[in-house]
Amino acid sequence: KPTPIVTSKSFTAVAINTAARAGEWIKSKLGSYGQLNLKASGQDLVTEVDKGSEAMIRKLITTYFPTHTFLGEESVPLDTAARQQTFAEAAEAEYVWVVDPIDGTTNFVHGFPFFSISIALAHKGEVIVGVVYDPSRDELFVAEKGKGAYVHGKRMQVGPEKQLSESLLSTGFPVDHVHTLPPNMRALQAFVPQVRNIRTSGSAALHMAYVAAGRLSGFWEVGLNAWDTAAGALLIQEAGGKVTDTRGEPYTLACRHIVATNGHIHGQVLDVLEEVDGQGPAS
Ligand code: 2AM
Ligand code: CA
Ligand code: CA
Ligand code: CA
Repeated sequence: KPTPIVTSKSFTAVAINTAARAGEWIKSKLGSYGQLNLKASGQDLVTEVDKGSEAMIRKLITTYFPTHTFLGEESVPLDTAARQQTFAEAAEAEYVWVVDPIDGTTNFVHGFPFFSISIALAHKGEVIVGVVYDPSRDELFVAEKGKGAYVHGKRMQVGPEKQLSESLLSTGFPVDHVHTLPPNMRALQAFVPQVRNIRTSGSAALHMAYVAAGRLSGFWEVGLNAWDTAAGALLIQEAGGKVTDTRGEPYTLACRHIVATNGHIHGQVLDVLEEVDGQGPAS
């Protein structure tokens, strides 16, 4: 029996349809998100909508691709050992879907319309499809490895800014990582007087999509996970930008400290982080 031909195009179609359906449902739940739970701290929020969105995405994707591995924020165990095990299994798998069912939960809870669904597919550790969907603006960002990045069908290109002084940067604060806060505060203090301005809007995936679209010149954040960055990293690479860790090493799914820019200012951003020792801890 011949194996069915699955092209990257059908991977992308499933990613797009899934993100669109989850996004529509999430939007319908704005203001009525059910039980609000705290994970580890009062700053780390999760709602029934995060879990429902992930369940919906997982069901759709595993129906189409039952042999693929699924790595989603809300189904990764909180217990450290079990968590490591899940990551190790995902790293071994041939195809892994890396999913954040709502990136920007705090915004979602507060009704601040800047959150997204992030869906990426990695093949042997390399991201080959990346989709970020912003249901509030109905903006769909799509990238396929080697085929470019698009927002609603229009090709994206990173911004032209060559100097920090003409750059709009963004960052964020994953709040329960107390150890990442002091270096990031030093970084913030160093960047503010050197750049045009800084935005910190609460969805790493959407910030990265905005770098790809040329709306932001660059982004850095410490303490992220693969589901925050996988889709955004491919969007940026396919739009002509650059993504590394805060030490300048090429992006992988294991990177937690991210620098993502239009490429032109990448070295300048890394230099500032190094100067203030704002790269965050080694892992
Ligand atoms: P989330 O909304 O999916 O949790 C904001 O700075 C970014 O950090 C968002 O992408 C947010 O994703 C993520 N984030 C929030 N809390 C976090 C935590 N406790 N650990 C790691 N990342 C977190
Ligand atoms: Ca979260
Ligand atoms: Ca996230
Ligand atoms: Ca999330």
